[in-house]
Amino acid sequence: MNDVPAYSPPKIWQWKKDKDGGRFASINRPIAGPTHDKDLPVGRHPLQLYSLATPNGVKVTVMLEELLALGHKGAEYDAWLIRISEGDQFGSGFVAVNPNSKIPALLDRSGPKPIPVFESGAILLYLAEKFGAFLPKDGATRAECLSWLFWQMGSAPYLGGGFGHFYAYAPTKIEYAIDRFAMEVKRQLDVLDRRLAQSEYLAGTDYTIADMAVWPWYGGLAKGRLYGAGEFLQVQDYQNVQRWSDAITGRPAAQRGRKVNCTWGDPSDQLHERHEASDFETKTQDKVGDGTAAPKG
Ligand SMILES: N[C@@H](CCC(=O)N[C@@H](CS)C(=O)NCC(=O)O)C(=O)O
Repeated sequence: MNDVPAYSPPKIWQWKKDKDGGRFASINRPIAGPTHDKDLPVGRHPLQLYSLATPNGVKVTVMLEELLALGHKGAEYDAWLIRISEGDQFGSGFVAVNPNSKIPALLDRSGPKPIPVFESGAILLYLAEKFGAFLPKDGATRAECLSWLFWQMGSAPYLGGGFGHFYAYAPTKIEYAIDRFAMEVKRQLDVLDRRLAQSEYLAGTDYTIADMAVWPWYGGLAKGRLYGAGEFLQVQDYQNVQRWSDAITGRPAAQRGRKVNCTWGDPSDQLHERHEASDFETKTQDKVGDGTAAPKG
C-alpha cells in the first residue's frame, strides 16, 4: 500500500533520541520544562514579544502593527527573536512566560504586575480586549469572529503538523499520511472559500483578529508560500481565499508584521528584532548584515 516497512508498535513507547525524525527532530522531546537557565531580555516598551516569523508568530506582529497604525500608543512593543531551531524556547525565562515552550509568547508589563500570555489565539484576544479593537462588539458578529478564530486554532495543526510535516519535512514520503492530510487541507480551504464567497472578511464586513489568525496560514498557503505545495493542492482554485489574501497582503501593517522576527528570505524583509517603528527603515538585514537562512516552524 505504501513504501515504508510495516511497523508494529512495541508494548511501551521509547524515545529514540538518535533516530532520524526529520526536520526539527532535534528540538522535539517527550518532556516539558526548561533545558537550561536563561533570562529573557526586556526592552523599554509596555509589551514584550518573544517570537519568530512563522505563521503563528506573524499573527501577533500583524495585530501589534495594526493597533499602532490605529494610533494605540500602548501597543508599542519590543519583539525579541526566539530561534526555535536552536532551542531558545527551552530557556528558563521563556518557559516562565510559556510553559508550552512555543512561540509566540507575550509579556504585558504595562501594569503593576507583568502578565504572561501564550497561545497565539489567546494573545490576539487579549490584545483585542485590551485595546477595544479588531473584535466586534455586537454579540452575533463577535460570536462569528471568535468562531473563526478558534476554527483556525483547531485547524492549522492539520495543515502544519499534518500536511506540512508529511509533505515537506518527514524523512520518507508516506502516501497514506500525505493523502490523508492533503484531503483535510483542501477541505479546510473549501470551508474558507465558501465563507469568503458570502462575506468580505471572515466575521463580516470588518477585518478582525479572525482574519489576522487565518491569513498567515491559509492566505500564505493560497499564495504558494507554505511547503512549496501551491501546485500540489491547486490553491488557485480557491478564488475567494485568493481575493481575501490579496486584500490583507495589501495592508501596510500586515506587510510590516511579516518582517518582524523573520530570519529567512529576502534580507530587506528580515527585521530580526523590532524595538522602534523606525527599525523597518533602518534595521532590516539588507541594511545591517547578511540574511541567514533559518528553518520555519
Ligand atoms: N498553538 C500554538 C502553536 C505554537 C507553535 O506551534 N509554535 C511553533 C512555531 S510555529 C514553535 O514554537 N515550535 C517550537 C517547538 O515546538 O519546540 C499557538 O498558536 O501559539
